[in-house]
Amino acid sequence: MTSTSVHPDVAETADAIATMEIRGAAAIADAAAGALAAQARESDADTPEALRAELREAARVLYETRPTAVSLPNALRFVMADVEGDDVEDLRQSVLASAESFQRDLDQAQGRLGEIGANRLRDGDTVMTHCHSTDALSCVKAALDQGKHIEAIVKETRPRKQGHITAEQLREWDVPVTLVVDSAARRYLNDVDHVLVGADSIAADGSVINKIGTSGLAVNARDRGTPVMVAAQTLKLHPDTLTGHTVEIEMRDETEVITDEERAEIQGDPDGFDVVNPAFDVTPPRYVDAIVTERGQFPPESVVVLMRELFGSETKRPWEA
Ligand code: RI2
Repeated sequence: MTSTSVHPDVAETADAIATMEIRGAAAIADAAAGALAAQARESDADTPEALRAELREAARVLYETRPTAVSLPNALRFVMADVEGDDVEDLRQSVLASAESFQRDLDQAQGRLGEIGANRLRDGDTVMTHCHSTDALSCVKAALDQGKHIEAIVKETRPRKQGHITAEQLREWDVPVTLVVDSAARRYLNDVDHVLVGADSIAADGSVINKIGTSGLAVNARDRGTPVMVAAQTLKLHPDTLTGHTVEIEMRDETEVITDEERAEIQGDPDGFDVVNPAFDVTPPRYVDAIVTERGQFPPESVVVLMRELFGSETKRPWEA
């Protein structure tokens, strides 16, 4: 079966994830679960084996879109973990129920995580954010719901300026926002009470893989004595790192950094330069004060215990035959 045989909803979702129309680790997981459900719902497979093959192919197409956020393979694992059915209809219903339950849990986990994270935020605190993380923002929202006054210094987050999404969301909640370019962050670290970021993946040693620029921010924050708080649902725990694998850092197109006109000028220059565009970086655990999940707050070095509890020693790869 080729990728063209997956349902158009799956192909569309995969394309939207790859182009970052759908972005953010939690949103990607939600969309992937929805796409598997669409494949099951719309399939005209006539045997359970045929439907399973279609689901595997759909999972593979989704899996191959972006490599860093583990929420994507974890979503595929969770949705396909216990699906069963002796006939096509039973299997279809099983997938639909599994996807629905996964999406519901995702939403609830973020709500619980927000309430836990909000306990770290005091009335009158200012947070500095990087990129746009719904897990991080759920902590701010819960603090606001508790009646606390919170302000924010929002890093623009080059190259895609996703900090603007954060700024807009915070303004909708009436949070006073100051937007700064990334290189101005250190100057304002003395004015903030917390650096608050999300995560795309968390490794077994407690390293945090998040939007490029997070590690520099965390090092500067440590230098200034500003605590770094990472808001990440357990879906962001990367089980493969339990067995020594490293997390692949996505390299994106240079067109996010320079325009076609700029590239054309460079190409005319025999001493022209290369452009690299890594989307993420790795913040070592020593620069992180707390990882806040829906299961509680953890020092980064102890997430390995949670990871073992949740994933065990063996991880399945349902996108493989
Ligand atoms: P939530 C984003 O990656 C950012 O790095 C953000 O911190 C992280 O996902 C988590 O987002 P990208 O998809 O799951 O924008 O907290 O490259 O929404």
